[in-house]
Amino acid sequence: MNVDVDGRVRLVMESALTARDRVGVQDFVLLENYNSEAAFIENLRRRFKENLIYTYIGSVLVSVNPYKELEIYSKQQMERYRGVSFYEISPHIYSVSDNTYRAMKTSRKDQCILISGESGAGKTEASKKILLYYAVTCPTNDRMAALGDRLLQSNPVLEAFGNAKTLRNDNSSRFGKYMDVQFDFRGVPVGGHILNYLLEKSRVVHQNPGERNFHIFYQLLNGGDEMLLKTLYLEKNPHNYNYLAKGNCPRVSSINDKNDWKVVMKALSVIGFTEEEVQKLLSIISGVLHLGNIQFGEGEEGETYITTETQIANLTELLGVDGSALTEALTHKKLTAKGEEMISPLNFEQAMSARDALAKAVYGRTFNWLVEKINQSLALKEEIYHSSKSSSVIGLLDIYGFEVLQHNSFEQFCINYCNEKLQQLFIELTLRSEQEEYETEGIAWETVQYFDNKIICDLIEEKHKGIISILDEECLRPGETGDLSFLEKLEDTLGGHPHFVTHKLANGKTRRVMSREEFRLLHYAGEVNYNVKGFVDKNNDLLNRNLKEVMCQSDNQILSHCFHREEVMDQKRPEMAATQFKNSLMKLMEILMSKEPSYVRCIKPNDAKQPGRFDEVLVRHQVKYLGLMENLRVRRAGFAYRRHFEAFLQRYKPLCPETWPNWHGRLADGVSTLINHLGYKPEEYKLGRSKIFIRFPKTLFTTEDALEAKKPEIGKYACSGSETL
Ligand code: AOV
Ligand code: MG
Repeated sequence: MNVDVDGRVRLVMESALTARDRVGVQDFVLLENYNSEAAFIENLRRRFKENLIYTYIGSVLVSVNPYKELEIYSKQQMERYRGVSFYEISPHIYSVSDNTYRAMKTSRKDQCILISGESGAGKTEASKKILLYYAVTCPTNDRMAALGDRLLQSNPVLEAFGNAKTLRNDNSSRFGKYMDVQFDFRGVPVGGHILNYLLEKSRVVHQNPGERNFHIFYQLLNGGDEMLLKTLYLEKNPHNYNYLAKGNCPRVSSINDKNDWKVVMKALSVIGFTEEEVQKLLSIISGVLHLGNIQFGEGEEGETYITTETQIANLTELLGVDGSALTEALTHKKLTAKGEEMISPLNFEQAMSARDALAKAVYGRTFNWLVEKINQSLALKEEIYHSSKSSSVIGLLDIYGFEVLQHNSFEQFCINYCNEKLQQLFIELTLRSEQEEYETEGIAWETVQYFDNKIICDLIEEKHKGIISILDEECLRPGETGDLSFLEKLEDTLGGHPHFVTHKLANGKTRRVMSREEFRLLHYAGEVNYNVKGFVDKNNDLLNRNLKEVMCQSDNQILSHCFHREEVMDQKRPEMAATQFKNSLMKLMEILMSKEPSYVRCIKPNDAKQPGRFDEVLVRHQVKYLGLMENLRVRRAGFAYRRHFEAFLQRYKPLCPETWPNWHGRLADGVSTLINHLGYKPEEYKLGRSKIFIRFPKTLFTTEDALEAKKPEIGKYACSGSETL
């Protein structure tokens, strides 16, 4: 082998190239053929096989769920990423965390990290890693030392009560979560605040086969000691409880309920829940299980009565309510007509749904109470707030991912609508920021075609003629056939919309493949058929007034806090569920728009939740609907690479005698001198006001390889960090 200088250079270049072949490029903008979806997926696949689950599109982080523990999240790894720019180190969720943190500190602007992807793609794990990174690496002081713990411990608690095993994900988030971490001007975390969105309450009373209720129920039965279970009148076997038996799946191999129970109990105490509060909380949880076991009988006259007296006795104690009032309220309805109160008996079915409505209301409101309590514990203390006026926040958004099940109902409709909104925000913000960058740099903008999902958002949320408005209308002025008349109204108003389909064809014929109870939405992420059954009830989300009255009088402080007297007195109808959700999403969008966003786009590599399996069809679908190719095209818009003059010069200055070891003139002149020396041709680059834009990856690779070859000569004086392309 030729070992002269040239030969050595050639060898080095070859090895760098081979590495690139094996592990792909760490930033998609460096793909030679950036228009090719096949090349994109091949790059993801190669990296995935090498356990390199992270890849950038510019500053957007794409993450593929490895479904196994990787040794890349240690404290040492965190240290590696501290204070290091994106391009100086391999892609990582820590890099996004760190860059966001530094951007907040230097610009004093609020930041947010938006994590998206379908159910099971790794959003929640990503958000936890970000939080852990801040808890471990941010400076702290004595007063604030415990805050990091409380921030971290809020996760197991909220997951116990708000996550569940679904077919898509063993730990699926069944609520949306937006968390602000507040920092003072030194970058010390000083407070936190959580906003929660629409919990999937229907899960409390019903689960699909193979799915479970919320984790906490199983944790309590598996982890609670005998004494505790006895005081709650519980038995260990989940099969004894109707609300846990529907999915026929009490155990999940990836979940250790007994252990998780300990973790949750510890977390509750770290956050500051008193023993009494925990005890009241558990009484409620067990109360919900007992509610589920209430059975009704039907009398000869069609009247309904309760056959399970012991349940009522248990509930009297657990929920702290009057037993006979509860019995009455579960079997009768109080109406006010012409100013007079009337009591009318419920039939069997009505009684069952009153019972379920109570269980859902109790659980849902208790969940809100939990979030409230956690927020109190994380709240920025007054005195700190006043002493650190210049504090900024980093917001973390982790919602439930896009979901297509065999049977999709109101819950999937809301979840998918939420994802639709988030996708819109992504499109608007990434495109806008790219355009702005080109403008500020004085470089002509080249238009990129992309799919804008605004049309679907409008279809769902538009006033008067959107699906939510039509649903509200149906709830306020119900037709004869309830859910089906809602479907008819949808057809009347939306028939012919390019993203809305029902069994009716334009020519009056019937589309056979669709049921008469369904409508189909063509979401950005794919087609979903929604069965309208239950839409009206779920949107109404009504709880009979006499049940509310019983709960208001509870001597369980959590319940009396959750059910207010005023609510019973108030005759005004509260907003309906979907509208409430829509309004809370609008507010969320405003919050996010006011911050500087960073993005993590999560991809699920297979449906079997298995490590090492990369299902190309599944991945391609996600790449498509997440708009990653468009994102890449926009990002490149003609240029593969851009860097601030200073960073570019700092890195490549050893390659030119005039810029090495230091350049003393203007940065732009230094860059010009350097690239002239390297022989860049005019069509290969453009100089903006503060950045150099390089058109082809090859130009950069050649420069990078030359730097690699130069390293032995310049030794440790070479620029810091290695740009692993
Ligand atoms: P999701 O939040 O995106 O789904 P999760 O974050 O809960 O998905 O991830 C699902 C599962 O994948 C986790 O429980 C882990 O087992 C595994 N996983 C995800 N990311 C990683 C990682 N970086 N390293 C190792 N394992 C991982 V949903 O909440 O269902 O939309 O609604
Ligand atoms: Mg999740």
